[in-house]
Amino acid sequence: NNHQSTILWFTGLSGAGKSTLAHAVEAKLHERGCRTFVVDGDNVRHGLCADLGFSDEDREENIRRVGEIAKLFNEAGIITLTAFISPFRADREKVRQLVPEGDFIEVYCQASLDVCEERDVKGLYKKARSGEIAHFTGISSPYEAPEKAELEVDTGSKSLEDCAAQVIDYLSTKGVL
Ligand code: GGZ
Repeated sequence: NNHQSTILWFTGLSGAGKSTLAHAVEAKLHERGCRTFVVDGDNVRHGLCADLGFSDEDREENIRRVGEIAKLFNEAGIITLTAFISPFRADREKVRQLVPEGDFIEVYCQASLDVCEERDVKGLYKKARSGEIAHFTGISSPYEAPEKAELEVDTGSKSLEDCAAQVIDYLSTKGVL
């Protein structure tokens, strides 16, 4: 292995660019020969977590399961990138406690609600505003921003390339790469 195992935990609002950034970082890691895996809603909410919705309790359970998956991949020596809103600080902290100190890197994808709602890539904010979707993060459900994230990435205004480079630089500095 030419790298340490670690978990990059991307958190932020819907539309902040978590998944996009996770995949961009993964592509850069592949260029360096790293073994990676991206866990996001696309590969768990249809399967492992298909029984869960968006109530506070279901989100908590969603994050708990994703945390356990990330822990397993971490033990397998893989760089795991998770992309979930993960709105609750306490749930993110529980995942942090699951793995060895330093192996949990919280990456706060910072994009204001205004920016995310303006983008509205999937039209979900519009539906949340009209009441068609209940418990929508930022509108009718809370988002607790990280207070001590290892990384804060300005996905609201910086380019994808700049954001991905910032994450890679951090991994180099910390000796993961
Ligand atoms: C937030 C919702 C909701 C509600 C559906 N609230 O932009 P997206 O579409 O692709 O990302 C959102 C995704 C959030 O799922 P997570 O598993 O990341 O959430 S959590 O970490 O809170 O468990 C959005 C879509 O699912 N979506 N309904 N009510 N996002």
